[in-house]
Amino acid sequence: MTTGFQPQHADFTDLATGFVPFPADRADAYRRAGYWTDRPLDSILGDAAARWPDKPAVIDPAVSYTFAELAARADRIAAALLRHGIRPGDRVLLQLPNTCQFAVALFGLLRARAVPVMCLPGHRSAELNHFAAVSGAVGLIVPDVTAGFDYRELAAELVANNPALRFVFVDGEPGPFESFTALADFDGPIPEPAPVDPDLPALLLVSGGTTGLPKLIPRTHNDYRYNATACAQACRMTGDDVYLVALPAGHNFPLGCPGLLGSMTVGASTVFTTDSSPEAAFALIDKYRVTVTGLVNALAKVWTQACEWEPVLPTSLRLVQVGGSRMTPDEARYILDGLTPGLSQIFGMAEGMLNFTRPGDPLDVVLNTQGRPMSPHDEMRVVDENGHDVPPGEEGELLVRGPYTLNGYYRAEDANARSFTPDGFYRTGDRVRIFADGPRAGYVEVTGRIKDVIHRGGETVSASDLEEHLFAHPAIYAAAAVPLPDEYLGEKICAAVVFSGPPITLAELNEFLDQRGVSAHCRPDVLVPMGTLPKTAVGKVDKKKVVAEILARG
Ligand code: OOB
Repeated sequence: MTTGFQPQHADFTDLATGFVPFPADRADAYRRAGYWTDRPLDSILGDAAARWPDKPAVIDPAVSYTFAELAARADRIAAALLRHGIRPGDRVLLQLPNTCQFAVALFGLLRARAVPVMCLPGHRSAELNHFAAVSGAVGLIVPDVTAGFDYRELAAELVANNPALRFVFVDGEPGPFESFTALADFDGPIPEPAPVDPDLPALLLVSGGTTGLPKLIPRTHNDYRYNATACAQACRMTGDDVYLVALPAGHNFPLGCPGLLGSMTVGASTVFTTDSSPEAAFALIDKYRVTVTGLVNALAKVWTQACEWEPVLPTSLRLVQVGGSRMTPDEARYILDGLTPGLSQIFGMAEGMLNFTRPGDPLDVVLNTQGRPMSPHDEMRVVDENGHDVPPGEEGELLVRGPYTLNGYYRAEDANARSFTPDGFYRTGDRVRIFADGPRAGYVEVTGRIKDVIHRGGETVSASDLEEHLFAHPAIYAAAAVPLPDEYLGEKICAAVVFSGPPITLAELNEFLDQRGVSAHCRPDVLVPMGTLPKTAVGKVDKKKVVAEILARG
């Protein structure tokens, strides 16, 4: 129900400060193509609630809501947030684990016209302080205690450091703060949401890089609504699908590729799990007949291995998207054989651009490429170190622009000067080749990160090339090639390795690499056995931490 109670005047000037919009000519083209519809991002939920009011929208082990219930809850949260004094355009840090309350909070914020900053549960004070300072956030939504970590202590520290941060809502026991759960009990009048400018950010994602602090990525109503809708279509999602959020829900991959938002565009249900172990995930997949999920490589491998002994297998899965870091053809084959016949490789980034292999693509493409662009309006260039386009089919750095790729990080002028070309292409830092002919024509292979190299003596050694050879050894389950400081060489090559069985020695490894034709200066100088490789908040191998751990061992 809506009444005469109006929110405060919606002034988006502050939100727009430090935001780089799409240039008008490209924006016009995306509208003409029908990609951009000028509707707010939360209309995805409004539309679903109108079309499928009684279908389950979100499910977790504790609770589930239909689309109509979720929409009603979001409206009450929005009204309560506005009553507390949050204003349209205000940024609010959202750091909830994978439960239905994540969706309630996300849509509550969007309905209030606040702009969620999508933090991951693994982020700690360094990241959160940075997000708060850069975004100028006025609020924070956190759980009480999850996985043994008390987020209320983190909240207290953030409030002390960031004067703008005035509102903290806690899902669970609030301690000294406000209860998030109580917001949904709001029984006052529900205001009509303020109009939005669909070319302004609907939310801010955080960048996935492992160098330095993550940057904030503005995703507009127009671009992100298109992202979710188009991705669901390309993945052939229908209302019969059930999507499992196994990665942190605030990450672009499970949020909008197609994830929660894409699922909603077709009336599919979304299941949340905070426990992505095979035991827990397989049980949920079986119970709710989950058909689609997205995984990072390391998790996909763990799930595949577990298929050898788990009593309940994930047989209902029709599409498992795997992405986030480089996957060798052997790894792809392993996952395809052991976990799912419906593997899709996805090469994406929070900054926008998505490439993926499609259901029905030939096996060769699924095993050997990271897919092709989602949109006919995605523009890709591959350039050499001088910024010149390389000949078709050759390797270089990928530059991208298109209807759902950012034009600048939020409030980051210096980074933007480095990360974008004058004509608006985003420099991905990814080394790729785009196949020029044959059955793989138009598909992308990611060959590494341009900066992921080891400077050994006068030589530049590609870490990912070496890793591909390391993976080929049957005794090696996971590996990272990283630089270690060296008095004579500058950097020496370290292979940090998780063995799948009995360990091998450096000499045995190097003999194997020699047989594979790896030249002497590209072979490891040191072999360090690891129990596991440290991961980022979304579960990718974190090379900075690998080096730190090894150096700390002395
Ligand atoms: C996804 O997003 P982010 O923002 O966490 O990380 C993006 C970066 C890319 O620039 C690339 O370096 C790497 O992660 N990456 C891949 C890859 N997918 C991502 N590298 C090699 N092969 C792949 N398949 O990671 C992300 C966002 C949406 C969907 C899927 C992944």
